[in-house]
Amino acid sequence: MVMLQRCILKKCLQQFYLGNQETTKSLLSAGFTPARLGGHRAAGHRSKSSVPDVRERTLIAVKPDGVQRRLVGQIIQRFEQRGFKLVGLKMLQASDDLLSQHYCELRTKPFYPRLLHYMTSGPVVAMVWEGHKVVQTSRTMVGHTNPVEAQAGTIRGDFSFHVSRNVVHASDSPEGAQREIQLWFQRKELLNWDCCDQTMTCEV
Ligand code: IDP
Ligand code: MG
Repeated sequence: MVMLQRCILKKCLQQFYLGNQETTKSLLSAGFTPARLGGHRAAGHRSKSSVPDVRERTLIAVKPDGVQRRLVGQIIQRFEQRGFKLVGLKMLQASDDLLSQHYCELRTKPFYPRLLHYMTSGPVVAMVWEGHKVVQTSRTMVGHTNPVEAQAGTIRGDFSFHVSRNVVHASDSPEGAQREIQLWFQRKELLNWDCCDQTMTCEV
């Protein structure tokens, strides 16, 4: 009885194996690649991530008051410790032309002339950070536009008290981020690099 059971089991396994081989052969001949059949890892390629927006990028800028108050290091540290990857960084004196494009949606606001004056009053440190949902997460980290409304623990909630001196800029949507990054950075100024803790922070 036991012998008979073993025999049936062996036959079933053979059928299963051969069947799979046949199915694989016919899928390959139909144009499926081994990578698509077996997944990226099975084909010998390391998958960077199963999450498509892990390479999302955003523009963060320390405004002139943040630079004057020596807050650059603390602001960078918050993005580093959150696990985001710095892919671009520069200090610059922003021009009226750059800022009028950057803040084009605010042109008609009564505070616009004062905003330009503030943003050109000293150097700005512009950065591009990369990571999963970095746009949304960094908006949360930066806090409400008006520091009076900003929660303690956010950058604006911890370092500022007035909307006209709110220390930091963060893009408000992935589309806005793309537009702003192109405005502030040339392609060659952004680096694609692998961080050594990639599997912990990037390949989620
Ligand atoms: P955001 O920086 O949180 O995205 P926006 O509405 O895009 O806020 O405004 C851009 C910047 O314009 C603000 O960060 C702030 O510096 C300035 N701003 C916005 N509203 C006022 C205001 O009512 N008075 C003075 N400045 C303002
Ligand atoms: Mg904005």
